[in-house]
Amino acid sequence: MPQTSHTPDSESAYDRRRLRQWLAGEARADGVARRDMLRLLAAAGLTTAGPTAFSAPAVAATGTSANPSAPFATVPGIVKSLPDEWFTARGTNAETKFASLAGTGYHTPNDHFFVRNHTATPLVDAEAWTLALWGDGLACEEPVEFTLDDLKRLPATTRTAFVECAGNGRSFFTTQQGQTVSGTAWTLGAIGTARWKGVRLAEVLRRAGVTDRAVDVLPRGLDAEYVTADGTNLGHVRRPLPLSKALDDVLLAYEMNGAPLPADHGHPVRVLVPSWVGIASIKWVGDIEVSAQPLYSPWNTDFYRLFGAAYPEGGSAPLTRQTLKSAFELAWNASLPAGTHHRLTGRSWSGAGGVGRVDVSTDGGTNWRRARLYDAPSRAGWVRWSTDWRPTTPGTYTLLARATDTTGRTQPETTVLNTQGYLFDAVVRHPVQVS
Ligand SMILES: Nc1nc2c(c(=O)[nH]1)N[C@H]1C(S)=C(S)[C@@H](COP(=O)(O)O)O[C@H]1N2
Ligand SMILES: [Mo]
Repeated sequence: MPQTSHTPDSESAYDRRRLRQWLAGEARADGVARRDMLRLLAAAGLTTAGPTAFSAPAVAATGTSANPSAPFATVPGIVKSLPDEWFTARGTNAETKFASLAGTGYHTPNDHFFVRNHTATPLVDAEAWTLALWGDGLACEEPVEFTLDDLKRLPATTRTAFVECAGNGRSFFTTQQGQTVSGTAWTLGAIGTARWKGVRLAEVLRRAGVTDRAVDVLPRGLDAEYVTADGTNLGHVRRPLPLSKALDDVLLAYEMNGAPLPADHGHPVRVLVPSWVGIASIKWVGDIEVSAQPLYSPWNTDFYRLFGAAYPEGGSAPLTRQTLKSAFELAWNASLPAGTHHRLTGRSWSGAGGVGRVDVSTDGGTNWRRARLYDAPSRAGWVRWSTDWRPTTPGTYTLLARATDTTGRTQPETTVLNTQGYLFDAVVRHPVQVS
């Protein structure tokens, strides 16, 4: 698989360049408070002005569990049905239960796929839908429009890739590390892997007349404007993407696992940014600004950077690739009979290089053995694995799975705290009851 030339380091260098341009009046930051821009500049060491210290509004992570006796979870704003065996409701979002993926195959079926909505799934009429590309990074001043049929007439590309929320695993900062973070208290099910079919964004940009002045593209969703808990309207969900990534492996996807994109996943068209944080993959895309100036939105300034004692005052560079994780396809506290043979199955993934090795412990981390892998490492996908276990003595056991990716990184024992609980990568301790 060809490696992208875009690395987190290049995003960090690019971010500093973007900031310098903002300082010089050459970058736009609509919807971002000046104070927040000053904070970013200070963090990057680009100004000596003393911005006010930033503290994220950290609230204890709480999860709303679905009523275990209810057959369906209810989430306002999600269209598809959410059977309780497959999903946990979390605010406006639905988390996939990993146990329900056992035996489903490599690709996450559309009806099992997690949903992360800032507001609610809009019902977009595919017939009337158009995608407008506009901005001073294009050759022509008028917006260039594409209908769905226009996009389908262009050369199609299919890619297998996961979409994973940057906050996947967030609840373990609290339950495993005793820390307080803000945001949806996901366990490990804010990920799904699908076969996405669509047209390369590079192809659409080329046809729209992208020029060598262009530096950022800003896809924007047609869902309702997002208003934060404190009443601030941040506008439509949107996040700038450096042109280098936009031209690399990004798709405008109209099919998911062979079906038209379902309503909750961006119908009729979503952006699909392989191996990057889920927020980059804008659903229900309505327009894409192509800018000759660097762009900011709340989703690459206040959110989706790492904040906290271990990070610069203004946070890290904007998040790009996902990190390393592993999950068992087992319920939390699953009960397993003693004295019988069990095949423990699970999945591991990494946005950096694909997973080439998984080690499993069934005794809380004292002894480890290599799991058997069923898939080749893939940077944008996951690998399935299994290990056999025959517990003899009844009791509570802690299962652990630890992945190593092809760049040589292994899941650590703890994740360094960031206040918004992004990119949890530590080995998760999974309790089971043997009786
Ligand atoms: N327009 C729009 N795009 C969006 C979002 C959203 O709320 N609105 N959520 C983002 C986030 S945070 C994630 S993790 C993924 C989730 O994709 P899914 O709901 O298809 O699983 O979509 C991203 N794209
Ligand atoms: Mo997300």
